[in-house]
Amino acid sequence: MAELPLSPDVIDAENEKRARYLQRSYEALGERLSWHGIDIEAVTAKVAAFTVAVPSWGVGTGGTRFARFPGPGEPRGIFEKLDDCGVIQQIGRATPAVSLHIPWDRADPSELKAKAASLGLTFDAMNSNTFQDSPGQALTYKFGSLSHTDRAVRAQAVAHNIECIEIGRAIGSKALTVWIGDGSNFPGQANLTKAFERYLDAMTEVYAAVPEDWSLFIEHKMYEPAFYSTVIQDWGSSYLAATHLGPKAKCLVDLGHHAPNVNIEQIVARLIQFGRLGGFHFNDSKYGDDDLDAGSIDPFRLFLVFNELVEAETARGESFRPAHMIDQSHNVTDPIESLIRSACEIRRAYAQALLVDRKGLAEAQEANDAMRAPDPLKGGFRFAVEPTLAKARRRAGGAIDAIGTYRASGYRAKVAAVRPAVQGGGGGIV
Ligand SMILES: [Mn+2]
Repeated sequence: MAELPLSPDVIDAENEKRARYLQRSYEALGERLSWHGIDIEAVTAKVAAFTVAVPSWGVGTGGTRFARFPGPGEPRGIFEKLDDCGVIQQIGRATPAVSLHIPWDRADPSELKAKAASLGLTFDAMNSNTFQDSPGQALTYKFGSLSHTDRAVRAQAVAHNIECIEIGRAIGSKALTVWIGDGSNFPGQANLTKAFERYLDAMTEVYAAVPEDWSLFIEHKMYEPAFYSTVIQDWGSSYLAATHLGPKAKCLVDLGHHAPNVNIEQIVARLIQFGRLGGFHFNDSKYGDDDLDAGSIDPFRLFLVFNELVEAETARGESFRPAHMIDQSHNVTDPIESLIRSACEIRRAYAQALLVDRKGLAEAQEANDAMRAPDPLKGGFRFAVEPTLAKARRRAGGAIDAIGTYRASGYRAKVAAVRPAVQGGGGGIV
């Protein structure tokens, strides 16, 4: 562990300044929770065990379709991206795994593994990319990939997904996430039924290459880059594809991939009920696929999603283990800070959901008491759980004040001095 990017002395010194305040506030919250028959140590232990993977592409500045404004010290390749992911984990202690994106992160698997291990990191789901053309690629994905009208293009996309699985096997990943941009911009441009048939045929070939102990995550998205129709546009299409393919296939819910005001927590409940919830891409949005920091716009919605997850966790126990990943695009913040903060907010929603009075909620629901039923639910949301989050971080060697400690470390200035500015780079909204 000698290669950790931040000196533990910096974290210790910053923690020392806040240790007394944390202890007092932790004891106060513990007393308050005890009035409700809740053991704060049990909550803190669950929070500490909750992890979420960070996306390799999230540590670079993303940008929009209009422009990208690079920040100082951006990582120039996957190994520097892993360094930044190591910082996020060292401070926040909630993100021990990184989700790679091929071809952006293509590198020698043994070097990837060694680098990650030196930082105390592992690899989460692999992400294929057939929504853009790569240098040297034989056929273009301009008019689609896995659902393309041309069999040769579909075969190229299938081969790419199989390569992602092979890289994933070599680095210890256990899942492949497939999101395609395939669709059409104009009514009549594509045969809606045939496009889905071709997608299912191609995905059947990908599915056959998925190892038995892996999951195949199907990610839906309502629109963009196609603006009229998208082949896997909603959770219904995703669910149909997953059931068509087999038990290794599951639906991945990216919180930004729905129409505004859609009841995402109900979609989550449906997918749990029928055993097809694969996992999440956490982020937040106001209008569309904004890819803003998790919990930054609508923390109550994030909480409601976690309410469903805790409900399922309570009923199903250890067998219920959806994948947690962050998928964000950072345009105006230091991406490391956004990812540290987002992981904190995701844990906060989880902790608040743990504090819902489930017995009281169930009783009010059975009694059709529409006025009282929201009380036990919102009661969880109203708890100020920061002391449990900070305690979990500190006990694992992380920072009480995550953002403050990161800034005090001077990491950004240090890497800015040795990493020349890059143009382009692997960012974007996916
Ligand atoms: Mn996503």
